[in-house]
Amino acid sequence: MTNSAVAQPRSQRRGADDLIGINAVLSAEEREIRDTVRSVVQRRIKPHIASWYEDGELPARELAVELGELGLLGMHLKGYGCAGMSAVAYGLACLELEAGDSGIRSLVSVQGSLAMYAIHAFGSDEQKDQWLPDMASGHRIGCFGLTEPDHGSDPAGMRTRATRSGDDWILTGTKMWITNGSVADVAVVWARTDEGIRGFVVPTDTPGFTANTIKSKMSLRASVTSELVLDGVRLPDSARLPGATSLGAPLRCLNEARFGIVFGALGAARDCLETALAYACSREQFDRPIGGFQLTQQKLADMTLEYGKGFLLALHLGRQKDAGELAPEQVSLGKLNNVREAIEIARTARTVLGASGITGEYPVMRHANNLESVLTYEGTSEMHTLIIGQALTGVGAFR
Ligand code: TGC
Ligand code: FAD
Repeated sequence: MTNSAVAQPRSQRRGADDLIGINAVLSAEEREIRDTVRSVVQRRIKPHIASWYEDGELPARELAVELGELGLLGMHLKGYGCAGMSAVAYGLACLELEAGDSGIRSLVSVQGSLAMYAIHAFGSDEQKDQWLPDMASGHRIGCFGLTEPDHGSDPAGMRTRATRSGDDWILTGTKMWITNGSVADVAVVWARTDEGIRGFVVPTDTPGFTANTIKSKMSLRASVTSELVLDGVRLPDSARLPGATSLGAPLRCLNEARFGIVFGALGAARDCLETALAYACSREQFDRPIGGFQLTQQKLADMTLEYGKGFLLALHLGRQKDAGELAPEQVSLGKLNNVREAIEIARTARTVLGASGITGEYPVMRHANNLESVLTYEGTSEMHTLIIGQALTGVGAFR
């Protein structure tokens, strides 16, 4: 033991955050933001999430306003009623939200990092004034339509078309798996034009626009997922995002949302780990707590290690982002690792709970199921592996 190490009495239990020393690597302000979001999730989400999930429903409008009041929508953006917080603060908020449920973090990610970010980064002053303050307050909900039924990992192949008609544009096509789609007031829609890929800000009450809710999901049940149909949607040129001039624009938005997931997935993991730890300390078999068996302790130790390593990676990437030095392929490192490990933690935690682990009484199976979507959306694990491979070798292996 080093001189500076503090010995713990054997009977004293320490949580994973404490053991890793997470408080020591966060500023007082970062800890305050984390604690505030954690207590909101504890009070507002945790008591209801199991039934929202089971019923496949989310009071998205109500929650959006409440999250807006807390300054969590577009919280890393500046101006237009946004909180202008750091990337690390945003990441910590995502982590706490996802400890509630991935669907809650998704609501916030899509609103702030995809729809609002797209308008903030590529929109005209008029578009920003028109949409961002109401989106920051949660009074208007946004969605982001990139994926199509036949083009998920390869958005460059998108078929949705925007064609000029006098001074207007006509949009035709279908977007698939769109979070917040059926509750959105505005959809940021990406479409192919004769000049390349462009983005459009589409009020969802525009004639020809329909959103159909996707049912029977076994994952992300406390999240609205929709198909968007654009059937000859006529828009003025002022609805086009003037700063978005290629596929690079939507991909830049993805960097923002993927970054939130790097932290967010660890929230789901932490909730699973804490649940497993509490269960292991109270559940008895063979006349002793199962937490006293070496095999259970190995699971708890391994989960803590991966959670801790993931947190330190997320924090490092967050600090780099705040310094303006984060490259997209580094975001891929974080998303690939942290979602992969979060799923592993959720599955291991499930085994610690035995049969109880499969019920909705505990959050573990819900998190595990949600993380299957998180592994796929915002770039599948295979896509992030290939992005890292390309960065390492200089050779793209996508096509
Ligand atoms: P490629 O030729 O490599 O690139 C086209 C242009 O884009 C630039 N670029 C990026 N720019 C910023 N950030 C990035 N991450 C970028 N990646 C590429 C690139 O430099 C190029 O620029 P330019 O100026 O030369 O035109 O494009 P590619 O067609 O080969 O595709 C590359 C690939 C496969 C990595 C990309 O298509 C990809 O990431 N695919 C995955 C699709 C995806 O992630 N979809 C997510 C949809 S949104 C969602 O899932 C929301 S989930 C809800 C929630 O978040 O809660
Ligand atoms: P595909 O691209 O068809 O991939 C199927 C499998 O093939 C995957 O394992 C993939 O990795 C693999 N594969 C594909 N190409 C290669 C290759 N070159 N090499 C190796 N393997 C490959 N999209 C939005 O635009 N907006 C949203 O708000 C949104 N929300 C979502 C919410 C949920 C709950 C879900 C599940 C998805 C959401 N998506 C959204 C869509 C999501 O981004 C896509 O599902 C994802 O990009 C993958 O596309 P796909 O499902 O069509 O799979």
